[in-house]
Amino acid sequence: MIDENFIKKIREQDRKTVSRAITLIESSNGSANQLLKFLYKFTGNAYRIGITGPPGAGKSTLTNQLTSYYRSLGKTVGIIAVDPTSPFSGGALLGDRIRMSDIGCDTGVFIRSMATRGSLGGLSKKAVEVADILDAAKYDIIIFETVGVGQSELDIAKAADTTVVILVPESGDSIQAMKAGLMEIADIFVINKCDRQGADTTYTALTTILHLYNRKERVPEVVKTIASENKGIVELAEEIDKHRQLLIETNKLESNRTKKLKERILENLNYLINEEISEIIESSYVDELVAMTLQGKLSYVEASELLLKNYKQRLRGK
Ligand SMILES: Nc1nc2c(ncn2[C@@H]2O[C@H](COP(=O)(O)OP(=O)(O)OP(=O)(O)O)[C@@H](O)[C@H]2O)c(=O)[nH]1
Ligand SMILES: [Mg+2]
Repeated sequence: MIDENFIKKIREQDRKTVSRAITLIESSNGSANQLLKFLYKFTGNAYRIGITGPPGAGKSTLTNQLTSYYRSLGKTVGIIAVDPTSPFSGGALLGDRIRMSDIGCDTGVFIRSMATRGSLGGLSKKAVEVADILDAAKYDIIIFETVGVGQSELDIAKAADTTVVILVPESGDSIQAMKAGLMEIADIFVINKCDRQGADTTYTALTTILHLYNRKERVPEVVKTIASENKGIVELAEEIDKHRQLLIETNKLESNRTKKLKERILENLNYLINEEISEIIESSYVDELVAMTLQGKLSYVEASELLLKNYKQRLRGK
């Protein structure tokens, strides 16, 4: 099924084919690898933006508005909404779909929701692979929307060129206690829902903390928005662009991407080794070792060392 025509259709941004390619990516690491062998050379052109923050902060509303703005500039946008807490996948996150309905019918926008189910091999790995498909399909901008609660979202946010962390005025009190992780990954902060009380206090608290504790060369900018009223969106887009320019001027765009590429190569090597090991090792021998471990004759460490030894012997015989 992955033939020249399939690749050609992805490159032509054929929606059905792009959608099928993403389903393939989600279904197995094997087919993802097969597909990316063909498509990887076409990636690297899209600019990747991560948008993360607590539940209900306005990530989808902001993504929606930002997308409309990019569309007005003639840019095409791919959106990957990742919800690690949801069991649904394949564009089934109803809330996101409804909220994004005004951009949902636009052919220059591709929206895909991903969830834990059907994403073998780690959600962040899969989200990056889906981004590669959209990149190869010539979407100019790719936005990852993730709920900022756990490690996998941090990983996804880290996969972006520019990461935007959204807070709301209610976050004011908790800014002091803000997770170090969020602080580290943010290139730009947004205080959304600035129509609510406490926006200025939150802004001051955040900028103070950023100046005190920032350990990067650049203190992240803080942008105030009211996403539901389309306010502050152009300013946010400008800050994203300024960050992009800075990355280019300082060669960081290249070096950040190179670092991520190295991680990916090693991660895939791990996958390939695991595949091979599971092929070459006799499962009856594994069962035997499990039984011996249960009987207290071996520790699990020794059991795995014996498996490695067995693997090496079989490799020599190959
Ligand atoms: N008052 C106010 N409400 C807003 C603003 N932006 C978004 N909202 C509302 O906040 C609610 C949550 O917005 P979403 O965009 O769904 O937030 P989210 O962060 O994507 O939510 P999850 O994906 O569920 O974590 C919705 O009812 C929005 O209409 C804003 O600037 N001000
Ligand atoms: Mg959302």
